[in-house]
This record gives sequence, structure tokens and C-alpha cells, in this order.
Amino acid sequence: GFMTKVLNHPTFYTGQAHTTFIDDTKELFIPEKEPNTSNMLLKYVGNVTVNGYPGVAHHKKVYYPEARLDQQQITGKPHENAKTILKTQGADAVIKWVKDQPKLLLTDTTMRDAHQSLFATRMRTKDMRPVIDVYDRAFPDIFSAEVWGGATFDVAYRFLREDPWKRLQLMQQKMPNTLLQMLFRGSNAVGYQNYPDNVLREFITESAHQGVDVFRIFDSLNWVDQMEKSIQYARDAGKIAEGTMCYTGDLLSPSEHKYDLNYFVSLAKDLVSAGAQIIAVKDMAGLLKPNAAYELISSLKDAIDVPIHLHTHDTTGNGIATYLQATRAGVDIVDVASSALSGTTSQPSMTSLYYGLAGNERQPELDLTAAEAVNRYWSGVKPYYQDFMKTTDAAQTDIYETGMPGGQYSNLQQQAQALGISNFEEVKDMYRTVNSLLGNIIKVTPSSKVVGDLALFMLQNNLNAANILTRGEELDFPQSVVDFFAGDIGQPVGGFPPELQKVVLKGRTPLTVRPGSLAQPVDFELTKKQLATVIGREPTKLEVLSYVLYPDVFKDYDQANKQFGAVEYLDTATFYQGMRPTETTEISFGHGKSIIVKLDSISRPDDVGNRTLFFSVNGETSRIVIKDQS
Ligand code: 3PY
Ligand code: ZN
Repeated sequence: GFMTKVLNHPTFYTGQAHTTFIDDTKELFIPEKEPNTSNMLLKYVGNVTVNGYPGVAHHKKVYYPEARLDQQQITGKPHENAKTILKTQGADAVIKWVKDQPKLLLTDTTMRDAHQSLFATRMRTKDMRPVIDVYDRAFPDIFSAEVWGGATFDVAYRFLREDPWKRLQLMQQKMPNTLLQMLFRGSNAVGYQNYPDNVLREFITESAHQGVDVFRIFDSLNWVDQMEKSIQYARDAGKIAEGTMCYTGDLLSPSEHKYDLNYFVSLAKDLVSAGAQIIAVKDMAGLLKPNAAYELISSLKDAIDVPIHLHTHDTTGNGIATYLQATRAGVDIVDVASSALSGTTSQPSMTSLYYGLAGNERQPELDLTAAEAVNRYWSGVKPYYQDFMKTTDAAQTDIYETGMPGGQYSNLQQQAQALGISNFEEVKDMYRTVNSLLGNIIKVTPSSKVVGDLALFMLQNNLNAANILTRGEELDFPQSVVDFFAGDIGQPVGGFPPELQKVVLKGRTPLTVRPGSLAQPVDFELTKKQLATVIGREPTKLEVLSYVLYPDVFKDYDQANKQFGAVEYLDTATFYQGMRPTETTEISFGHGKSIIVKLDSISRPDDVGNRTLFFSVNGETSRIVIKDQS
């Protein structure tokens, strides 16, 4: 085909047999997708054109001015920082360096949590690329860039049709002077269920190989047992393990008897005993009020000797105030995002915080010119994702009452709408009711989903706090709720409410130990053979890991690749919106190679609903037949 001529991509896949699954060879590259032997990309474009992309309104195609990063503004030079110390002296030296230097340090979450929180994790690697290329010089004083983990892994395969490992490899290659940080869901890794310990070990070891330097390890119920192994595996890999406390409740309230200062201080001590080199306070819902932050950070600084890293979301509108108070109390590192991708459900703005600390001796080191240039670039990227921005556009102080994490706020709104529940106030009220029914649990992925699912279920079935125990006997509860009560995601602080547990489990005996302590290890060699038959070639170990975590998603991804080829080359407007008749676009494959594609016309559907799309590719006609699903 024409594109095979245009492109001659090396195939990194060698098919070489491994004797053991764990080895240190560099032969880990994901095979390059075979870009187009039979108009595969056109099939993709044709399909999106005819049938749309999930979540994207089929409006008139919108192009925005091309996002540009002004290289002239990036003049910094890499110098000694946390990353160079990790490389030359190891993890302990980084911790010492953080403690010894007086400034507030920053973690930039723009390429992970910010777009996860603002537009459902849909940002494509292609749109990150210009920033990745200049990152080391733009932000040489940053503590770390959070760029991986959380939902990015799953969403990359499932929705972006790109390989998350490749994104990480690119960052490792292009950002060698920046600590790369990931969010790791403890025993749930980057998924939503418990994985056996050997899977956690493999995943962490490989992520470390591929570039992750800092592992922020949390558990959705703050259960240290669920984090301990992962902390150890990260340390074994020579990397930095952040033990995480998810913040919930209201520290300042006299009626807060569960998640009070003592709770967090003793949890922090337990995490340090479990091997955490940094303690992260993860305020996923933006509930940590400024004075509570002052109290909490001061107490932690008194009680433990490791750096404190504070993460918040600006959902409730007080993010910067919280950081200022935390800074006063001696917090070591805080999480921020480029302004264009900051605020509301995302992190507070990096430059707002910088200006907010004017006159403070702890004001972070930041090259404002570079930060603003990068920010202007992100402003240019953002409109392309507007269809996914179902998030709030203003501060949501009612979250102080519901405790719902920012990421869930928009998701749950959509789920409720899909079920015909249009009054979100009802959902929020029920969310609070469910939270107390469950005994006031920590709410973050995946425990937040339990609360959300049960809230929607109760609304649909006309259940309330009074009748759930009786009427619940006849009802099958949502799977996430059953799993929670069965102990499959761990033990909540203070245990399960026993009566509701009985009603939900219907005779099943719940776990009281860590699920991973009972799980059979995964046989990677066997899995590799199985995957080989699924994809029709020998998989790399990274592919085997992805398949272990997400078997169906990975299979589906492989199918999509076989059908559509290297869709990561498409521009973002075309990727999400397809093309309109008479439109022309250029698909650039890098190394100066590109093709000009014009959509000449689309036929009406024939009697079986197929439409023919007539493209010209570099002037030659190509016909693509697409089934119209409407
Ligand atoms: C995730 O697990 O993806 C989160 O961001 C939780 O806050
Ligand atoms: Zn977060």
C-alpha cells in the first residue's frame, strides 16, 4: 500500500525467546504498529466520521489554532536536582536533599492528574510531545512530574488506542533530568481490582525500568497492609516510595472522631514503618481546609522525619490557601498544574502558587517565562478536549459536605443522567446517606465507586437508610458493593457495618485478611503463551503485564491496531471528530514523512447500511466502506 512506501518503520519486536520472565535486557520495546497496509488509518477516520467517537458531539468539526510552544522562551539548563541525585547517589540521598533544602518543592501533575480530572484522561501523547521535548529545560527545579498511573494506563489503551508504556518510554528518553512520578493504587496497581503480589512486583519493577522514579502508593481504604508490599517493591527497584494517606472527613470539626489528627499521625508512622520514604497526603476531594492543613502538616512534621508531599484538588476553591498554610507549616512538596489545566477538579495553578508565595522565603524556584510559555501551549491544546470537559466550571463548596472526589463528580453526573436521574442534588444527598450507611469510609478509586454505585442503585430501587435492611434482602446489589462487603478491596477503618454486610452478602463469608495473601501468583510464562495465541505473535513482557491487568481491554486494543493501525499519528481533531466532506488534513508520521488526505465525499447508506467514503490520498483515490451504526 501507499503508506508502507511512505513509511518504513522498524519493528522492534524480535520474537526472541526469554528463558525467564524477569530479565534486564533492553528488549522491551513495544512493537511499532504496522502503519497501514490496507488503508487502516482511513478506516479509522471513516469510522469516526460516520459513527462518531464516544462522548464527542457530532457537531460541525471544530479546528482550533494550532497549539504552539515558543522554544525561544525556554532557556533553562538542567542542573543538579532531585533526578540527578537519584541517578548519582540513590533514593536516600534524594530524601536527604529534599529535607535539607529550604524551598517549597513542586510536583507538576499536568500530564496525569490534571487531564484525568478535567477531561477524563483523554489527553493524547501527541499533544504532550512538545512539552515533553522541552521539559527538562523548562522545569529544572521541579521535584517531579507526575506523568503516569492512575487512570492513564487503562484510558490510553481503551480510548486513545495508544500504548501507555510507549508514552513512559518516550518520557524517560526525553526527560532524563526530571523525576517521573506515577500514581499507584496499591494492591489495585493501575486497575480496579486486587492483583496477586507477584503481579505488583513485576509491574513496579518494569515501571521502574521504563522510567518511573517516584511511586505514590495509596489504598482506597487507607489500609497499610494493602500498601506495604508495593512500598517494598518500589524500594527494591531503587526508586522512591511515597506512602499515601487519603484525606477525608474534617480535621477541624469537634465532631470528627474518626479521621482526626491522631488517626493521621499514627497512620503516617505506620507507613514510615512499612518503608515509606515520603508521606503523601492525598486530598482527592479538596476537603483539607487551610487551617486543617496547617494543623495536619505541623503535627506530621513533629511526629515523623520524612518529607511530606501534599496533593489537593481545587474542587472546593481553597487550594492555594491550603498550600499557603501547609507551606507555613513546613510541607516539603506540593502538587500543582500548569494554569490552563489547573483549578476546579484539577490541582491548583503552579504559577498562582508561585505568585502567592511572593515575599515568602520558601517561594519555589521557578522559571516563570518558561512556565508561562508551556502554559500558553496547554491553553492551545485544551479546546480540543472540550467535549470531554463535563466537569464543573466553578468552585463546588458542597463537596465539603458530600466528600465526593473531584474525578467522580463529573462521572457520577453522567452515570446518573444515563439512568434517567436528572436531579443531581438527589444523587449527592444519597451519596452522603450511603457514606454513613457504609460507616463513613475513605472515598477514592475504587472505594468511591462503591458509594456512587450504591447511591444510584438506591435511587433506582427507592431504597433509603430505613428500608435498605429489609428490602435489600430480595435485591442483588451492584458488583462493586458486593466486592466491598466481601472484603475484596480490603478492610475499612473501623470495620464493616455488620447488618448491611449480611444483607448484601446473602450468606457469603467475607474476607478479613489482605486479599493478596490468598491470591495465587500469576504464571507469567503460561500467560505469555496464551497471549501469543491471542495476538498471533510472541508478546513482549510489557504486553504480558498489560494483558494480566486488563485482559479484555488489551485484546480489544490489539484488535483495533490490526484494524486501524497507528492512529496515534492522527491530529487530535481528526482522531476525535473524523473528517467532513471536502476537508483536507495532513497526517504526519515524523521524520518529515506525511501524507495529504482529502475526504471527497460520503455516499448515502446502501440497503445494508454501508456508506462509501471517497478519499484522495496524495491525490490518489481510496474508497473505504463503513457500516453506519445509526
Ligand atoms: C486515581 O486512582 O486514578 C486517582 O487519581 C485517585 O485519586
Ligand atoms: Zn488527585
